[in-house]
Amino acid sequence: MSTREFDVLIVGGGLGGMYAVHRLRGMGLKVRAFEAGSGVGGTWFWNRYPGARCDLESLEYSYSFSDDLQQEWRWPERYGTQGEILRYIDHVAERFDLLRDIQLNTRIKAALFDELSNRWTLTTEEGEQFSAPFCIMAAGNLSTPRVPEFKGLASFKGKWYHTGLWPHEGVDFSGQRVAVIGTGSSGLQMIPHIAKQAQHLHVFQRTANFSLPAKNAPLEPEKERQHKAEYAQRRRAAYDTPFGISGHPPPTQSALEVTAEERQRVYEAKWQAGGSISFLYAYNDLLVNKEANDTASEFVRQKIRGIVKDPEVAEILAPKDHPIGTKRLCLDSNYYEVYNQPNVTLVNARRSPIVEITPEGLRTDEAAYTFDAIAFATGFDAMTGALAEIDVRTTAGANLKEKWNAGPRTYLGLMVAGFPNLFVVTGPGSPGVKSQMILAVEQHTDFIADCLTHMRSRRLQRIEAEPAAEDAWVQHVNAVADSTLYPLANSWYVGANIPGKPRVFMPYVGGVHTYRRRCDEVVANGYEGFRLRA
Ligand code: N01
Repeated sequence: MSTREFDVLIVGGGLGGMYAVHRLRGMGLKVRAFEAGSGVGGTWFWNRYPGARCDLESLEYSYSFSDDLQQEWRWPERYGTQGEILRYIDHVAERFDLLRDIQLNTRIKAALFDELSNRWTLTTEEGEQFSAPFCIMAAGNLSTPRVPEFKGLASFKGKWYHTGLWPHEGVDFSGQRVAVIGTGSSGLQMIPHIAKQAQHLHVFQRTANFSLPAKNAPLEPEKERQHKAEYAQRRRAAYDTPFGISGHPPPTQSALEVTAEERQRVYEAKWQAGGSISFLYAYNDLLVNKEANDTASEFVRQKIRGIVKDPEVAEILAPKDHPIGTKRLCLDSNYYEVYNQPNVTLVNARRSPIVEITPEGLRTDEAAYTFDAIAFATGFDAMTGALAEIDVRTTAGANLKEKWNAGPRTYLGLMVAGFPNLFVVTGPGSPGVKSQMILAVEQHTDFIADCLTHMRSRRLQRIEAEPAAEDAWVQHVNAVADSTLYPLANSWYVGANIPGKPRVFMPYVGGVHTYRRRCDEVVANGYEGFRLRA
């Protein structure tokens, strides 16, 4: 098969890949993106489980690159459902004619950099080959669904599903005996919906998670009008905040500076208003001081005890093994309330772990259960899973899987030393997953686009991260994480959900504002830490 030649190849047709196509094509570059799905949208294409919804507000969680787009698009609710977000994504693809440069139904299996020609060659699962001087990995951070390797899964006579690979036609659980395994964001969103249909639902919870009420509602026309009137300022302001979200003034007080009554009043107001960022912004030390965090964690535990009528069930649901906010803080609609329904049973899979899946259902070390269907909400091989599925090498002998064997290493989450002309969008070491993701993909892609413009104007062909710059960045990412409470949780941020995955804190938690300033300094200092060559 002949190799087709481009200026830039992009892996992924989600929000990152789509923006990269638009931005780079606007520079006159010949690009091709590859998407494994039969449609664009990444996360929002695959995660079609009941109740799937974004936990950031729609007016924030959207592209900013086109003012006409952000002014014209109407979000019906405070938080977008999976269906609404996918409709928006399909609209963007059509409006900017992106599909002509996105090859769907195409999974990239290998990426090889030729040191002599300075070109990447990508090989698809079907053996097609494409080559370009530059390659951008926009393959997603939560795009490799993972079902634990339970003994006996193949013997199960019922149907099983994973939230990240949900059937497009939907699933009707009416009258069925259903198990949900996993209680992260996906499980918490899905459980109240399945509980409405199922004859009986058993939820297997290994680790309790903190969740706050989303308080979703139709978007108020006045709020929309005002937000849109200030869109440009708000988007700019978002870059100066830790999570990349406007409208939440940074807190100035410690939780320990105020009285218990005052804290209660503040937490209660945040609880009633809904939203996770706002809650974590109640005080300035909730993510860095355990004593301060305890006050917020205990507030939510008391809420759970107040909602769930059976005190034993409430205690299993009340998280005690990690500070609030150190795992992704969930938002839900009527999650804790569901355990007051007679057709829902919580199983403590920490005390009695799942031993095997049986033809009839599953067995823990205490009991056997019969199910018609099992829904796995067991998460993803986060942040490194998508790249681990591609055989990324150079003719100089570098191999990404080997290099990341003890944990991912990047410079700014954007490049990996030893892999010239290969960019990563929101990779490990960037604040991507700890921020408003669409802002993050725009910022990363703009950095890459500006870098390519810089190189073109100087007739430079090759860019790579300097090993010393990468070492320093990895150290910085770890030092920042160690100055917070984040490492206290067994989260996917440290790969804890994947048996055998090295425990390395992967996201940069210094905040979008700090990261963006660092990127700007790097550019101002002539792409400091990168080696650029003709
Ligand atoms: O996955 P998770 P997720 N036996 O990894 C359990 C984003 N997201 O799909 O904690 C029993 O959080 C596991 O238990 P434990 C968001 O960033 C956003 O829910 O490892 N249980 C855990 O309870 C989120 O953080 C949105 O002890 C097992 C669960 O499975 C990320 O995606 C919505 C098990 C996995 O939770 C991932 O969320 C959805 C086993 N062998 C997702 N193995 C919104 O925007 C795993 N588990 C709202």
